Amino acid sequence: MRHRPIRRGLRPTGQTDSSRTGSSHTASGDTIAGRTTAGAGRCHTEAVHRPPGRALRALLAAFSVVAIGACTPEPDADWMPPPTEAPISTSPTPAPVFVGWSDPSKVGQPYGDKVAGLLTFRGNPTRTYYGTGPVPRVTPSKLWRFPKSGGMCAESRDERGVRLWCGSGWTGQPAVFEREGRTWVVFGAYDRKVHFLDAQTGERILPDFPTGDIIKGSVTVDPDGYPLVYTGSRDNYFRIIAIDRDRPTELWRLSAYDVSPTMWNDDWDGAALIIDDYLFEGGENSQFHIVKLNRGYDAQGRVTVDPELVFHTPGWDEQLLRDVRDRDISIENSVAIYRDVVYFANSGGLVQGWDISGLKNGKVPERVFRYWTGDDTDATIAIDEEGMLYVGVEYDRKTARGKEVGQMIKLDPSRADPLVWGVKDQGSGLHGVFGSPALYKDIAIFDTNSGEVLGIDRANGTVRWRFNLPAPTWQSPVVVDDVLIIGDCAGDLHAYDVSDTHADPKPLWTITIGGCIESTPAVWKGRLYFGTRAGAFIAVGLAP
Ligand SMILES: [Ca+2]
Ligand SMILES: [Ca+2]
Ligand SMILES: [Ca+2]
Ligand SMILES: [Ca+2]
Repeated sequence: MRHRPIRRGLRPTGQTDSSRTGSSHTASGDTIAGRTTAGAGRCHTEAVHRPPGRALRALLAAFSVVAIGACTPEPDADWMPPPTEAPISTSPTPAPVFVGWSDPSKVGQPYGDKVAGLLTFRGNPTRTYYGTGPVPRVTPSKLWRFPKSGGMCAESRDERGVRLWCGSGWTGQPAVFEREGRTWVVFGAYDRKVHFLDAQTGERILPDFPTGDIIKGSVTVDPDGYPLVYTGSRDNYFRIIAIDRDRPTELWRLSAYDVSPTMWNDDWDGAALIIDDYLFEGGENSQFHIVKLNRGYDAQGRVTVDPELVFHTPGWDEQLLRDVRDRDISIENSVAIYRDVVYFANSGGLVQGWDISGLKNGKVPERVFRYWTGDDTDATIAIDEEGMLYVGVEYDRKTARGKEVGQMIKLDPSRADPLVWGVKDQGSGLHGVFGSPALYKDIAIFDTNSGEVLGIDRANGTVRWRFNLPAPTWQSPVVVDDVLIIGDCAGDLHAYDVSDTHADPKPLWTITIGGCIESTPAVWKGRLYFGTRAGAFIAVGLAP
């Protein structure tokens, strides 16, 4: 096990020694080497429908030019094409090869082409991939349960004291992937352990990996095929675990206290992204971290890592502290990457983008986007083909800003006023969004703490349809094969045909599982894998 103190690598301007301990309340905006989108954090705008953003208009314009070039007859009537049977200009111009971190053409696609699977929370760097079908259109059955009897339970202490936690909850999405002829299901649970199961049988492939506290987040499986699993825990460590030996083996861990300054808490709920040997992860210590993994194999062929924390930065600034007036700033969502910008938000409601274009050449990441939602933003951001951000926000602090902006919002990071539209979910008690929105055709599907499920027109924010489930719905909606799959907190799992995005979803089937279904299901080859708050982990599908 390596646990190296962090003393080298890139640091944000103004941070002189990242290993020092410091007051957790002295960090300020001036420690962040970022430029702020002019006025973006302070603009107080109406949550109304806006015309398409600049990027969309530019894209549409580009398409029109291509279309005109390809389809309009040549105005010079005297010119005749040479007599040839070879097709002329009928093959589309090949798309330029994307150079950078996260290819926009991979939105909605699997993480990569090296490992078949659903490898991280919401599947890929833009958090827009939910698995593969064929999804059953008739009522499936329970295939297996883990454990075979009893539940996965452990005690954990949080701000509400010590309680017994069972099964899995938010976000809790399992990873499912193919390795050496088997389909693996890997997930962390409230019994404090990471589990490695055979998707076919529900039997263990490897012994459980214990951590020191419950696991709330979702694991990430190495997308490049190294036998590595990356996971956080409430025990304050983020770990890299090798799965190529008799038992899962910790190769490295990062403590929430390895960096400073920190703020609020020390858990790790976010699912990391790994691209080009770099790992990106936000922590409840309120810091965003980048780790160079230096993966390899030893002489015996066992996987190795030699990680180096190359960058970290507070996810807050002085403006945010003035605006929220408390210190609950933790990063609880999973980072998303589009082109060369890493996006995430925090419990203070600061949505931010960090430019990593020069990371491999030693250039310090720079903050290039800042937007304040006004309230706790724990839902992971989904990013579409055009780089638009879909953000779910809680209505908890009930600030004037949150009231104005709305709880389901679309942001265009290229605009001085990024708010494209906002849909409200407000009222007394806790409201707003905890699950990550699903992008499907021309709609974004959100669910709310009060059990409402909404299909929202991505272009203009119009609510196309809405229905209610037993609350709270904290899981993220999943759409595979034109079928929306979503569980509720009464213990039922539902499937709806949503192929006509202008029509109300058509119910296909409902099965009773029992226990609040709070974790997001993984869908792989038509089978559904998920945990419940009742204690068990379940596989559902058509019986073979
Ligand atoms: Ca903790
Ligand atoms: Ca948390
Ligand atoms: Ca939060
Ligand atoms: Ca909250």
